[in-house]
Amino acid sequence: MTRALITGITGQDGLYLAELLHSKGYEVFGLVRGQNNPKFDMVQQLLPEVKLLTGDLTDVSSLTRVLNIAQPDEVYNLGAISFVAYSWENASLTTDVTAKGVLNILEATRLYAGNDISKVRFYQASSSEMYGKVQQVPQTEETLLWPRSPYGVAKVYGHYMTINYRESYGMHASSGILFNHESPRRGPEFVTRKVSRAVARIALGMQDDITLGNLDAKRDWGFAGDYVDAMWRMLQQPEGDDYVVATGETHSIEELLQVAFRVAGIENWRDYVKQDPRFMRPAEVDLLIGDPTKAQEKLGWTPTVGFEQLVEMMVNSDLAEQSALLKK
Ligand code: NAP
Ligand code: F7E
Repeated sequence: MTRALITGITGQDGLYLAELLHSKGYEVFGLVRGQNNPKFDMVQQLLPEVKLLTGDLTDVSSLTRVLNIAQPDEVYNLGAISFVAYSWENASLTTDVTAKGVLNILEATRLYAGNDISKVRFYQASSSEMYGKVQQVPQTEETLLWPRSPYGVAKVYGHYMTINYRESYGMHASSGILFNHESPRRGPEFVTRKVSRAVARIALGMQDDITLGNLDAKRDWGFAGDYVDAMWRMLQQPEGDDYVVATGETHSIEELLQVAFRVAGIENWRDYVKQDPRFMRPAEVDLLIGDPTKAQEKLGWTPTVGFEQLVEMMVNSDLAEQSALLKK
């Protein structure tokens, strides 16, 4: 039985990945941080077969302990402070977790492997935020990185440290440069879920409007369930490498609003949308569009869910969730 350790198992991607690996017959271990983390019970209920271990990416000794218990063949490092807006207000903490946390788990993994570095394979959750002020359209594995947020800078550190462990120690370490991916499990602080939830509540008469920041930014949005499959495929390759995972399509926040409101049967969406500088960022990533050719050719990976289908899935899920709340 292949054994995997997932950091960030309580997050959107961690849950999808744990389900995928379990369906493939893996024994799955998950790192959960914090004392009495409320998401511990949520994961246990959803995935009772997953073994949860407490630890924190900022605490190397906890990572060493967890690796020794889990004895993984594959380590997926998904844990991070991942909300870009929050990273300006908590830049040092973001650096400790999202940047230095990668070094901590890489080093703990190297020491766990001991004299046989081939014993374990490593996945790092890199991000399209690393492209920031984009230097090329669409973005590929070779595009110059120009991050625009403390989060983006932290991810660049983790990205190059992963490459460094591959080159210095021969570790099978892969970095997935994943573009935005969403789902009904997306945290409500991110724009797609903020919109899908608000649209559902507006349609059900539970809320009057939604207040957002920049409506012009463009993102390459895919479905999280597809993207965790790409992570797994990377670790099945003979060598570690870096891959862009994206749909190759980009859409603005305005288009997101138009489609989401339409799913809920509302055409005059502008009447329900307000803007507030509070949701604007000190520096914006204006346009993200990824070129997933390498992932398609080498991993045989293609996205299965398009933009409109994704938005429809999220709005319908929030309509069901909010209707259930109304009935309580
Ligand atoms: P998410 O839902 O925000 O999940 C982040 C996870 O990291 C949570 O489980 C969180 O645990 C955990 N975490 C935070 N601080 C930690 C610490 N100090 N030690 C250990 N774990 C910690 O993020 P996601 O959307 O699933 O994304 C997964 C990874 O991919 C992240 O690294 C993210 O930066 C990266 N990424 C995401 C996207 C995307 O579009 N979703 C795109 C590119 C890259 P608790 O919440 O339980 O505290
Ligand atoms: O913002 C704009 C905002 O917070 C998307 C993370 O998973 O993907 C995610 O980062 C866009 C930005 O995601 C609001 O200015 C407008 O241009 O949903 P988001 P993100 O910043 O792209 C990358 C790839 C990651 O790696 C990250 O971990 O939407 N926007 N108005 C807004 N965004 C939010 N959150 N809230 C608004 O009110």
